[in-house]
Amino acid sequence: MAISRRTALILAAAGAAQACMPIPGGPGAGAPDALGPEFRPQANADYDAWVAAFRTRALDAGITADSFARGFEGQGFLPGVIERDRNQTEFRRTTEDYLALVASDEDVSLGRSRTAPVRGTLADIEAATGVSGDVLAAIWGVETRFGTRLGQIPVISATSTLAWEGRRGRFFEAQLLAALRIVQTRDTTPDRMTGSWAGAMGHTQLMPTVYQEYAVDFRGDGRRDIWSDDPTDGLASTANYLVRHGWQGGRPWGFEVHLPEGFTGPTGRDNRRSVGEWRAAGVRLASGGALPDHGPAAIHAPGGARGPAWFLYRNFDVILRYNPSTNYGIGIGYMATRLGGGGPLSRSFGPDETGLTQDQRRELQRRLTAAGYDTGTPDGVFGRRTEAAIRDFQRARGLPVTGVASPDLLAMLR
Ligand SMILES: [Ca+2]
Repeated sequence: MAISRRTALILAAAGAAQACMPIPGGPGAGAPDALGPEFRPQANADYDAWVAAFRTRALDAGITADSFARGFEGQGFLPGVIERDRNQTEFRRTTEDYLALVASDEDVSLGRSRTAPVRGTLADIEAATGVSGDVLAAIWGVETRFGTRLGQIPVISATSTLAWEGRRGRFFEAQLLAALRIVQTRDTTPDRMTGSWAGAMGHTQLMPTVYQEYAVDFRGDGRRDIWSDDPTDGLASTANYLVRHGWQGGRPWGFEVHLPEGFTGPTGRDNRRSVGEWRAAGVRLASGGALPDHGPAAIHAPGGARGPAWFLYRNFDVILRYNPSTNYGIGIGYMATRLGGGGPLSRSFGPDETGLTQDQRRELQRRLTAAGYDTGTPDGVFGRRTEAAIRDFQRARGLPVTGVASPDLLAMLR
């Protein structure tokens, strides 16, 4: 996807984090459907000199001359990768916005149709690893929209460009070396080894070093193939990653809960308490009934006691080892619940800091677009485009140009 809002958002969600997984280019950061010229190798003498020097280090590290030559054949400096890297904006998203972007009803219905044919595979992986098939499917969904956006940028070109550029040179040189090892072991061919602009690959966007350490051949065809149309190895590799990071087999990640009137906390992942304490405080499952005891848990209540709230067990923290943003984890948990047959959230988020609810934000976007100020898809999430549309509208009406929405602005558009 041409850095869509979804991608930008996930980048933001990854934040400053050292996601060992889909690092910056992250999730769904897939390539645009057709790669532009900025993603074709371009002449760059400085890059070529860097590759020549790197070749010595790679050979010292055990890459054969043949593997190196095969790996770099047709690859090269990609200016588009540098552009993407420099244009990452970190904007914080609320949990509500995040869910609207990665787990909308449309995403859920795409997920149901994409997971139906692999239910058996997910069950097999769950039986073998103890990792919930719904959680794996949710990661698949958030990372690559259920395998529909694997990314088409050649990984050797992307990682060598970023290693040469040097801002995180050491990190990307390690990724490049790991990618060359994949060429050497022939798990796939260099031309099939594509991914996001930052080198995250396959159905669940593994960085090459993560691939080296955690990828598995679950299909049993002798190759750890996370690039094929068949997501089996990708999903099983992610399960293996979660197991190795402490996933507790057969246990849930968490549940949506209702907090009692006047609940004062403590909330946040640092405030883990026994289930007995939370029960005594009046916390209940949103679906009704007492909280199941799967060990100590924390509460995430981004909209206060009356809004949606979640009860988070240890497995939630394991999901965050994939991407350390709490919103990411909630997105995965919520999507997993929906894919498992659960309904939408039982409570709604209140108005945001501009005083508008999500429905009103969608209405504002629709009305701006209808008035000739294009906001793109009316998803209720304000990005650069909505902000620009608001500015243009304000300018045209002689209002102070703030780019910030308000109930008054919506009233003017009605
Ligand atoms: Ca395989």
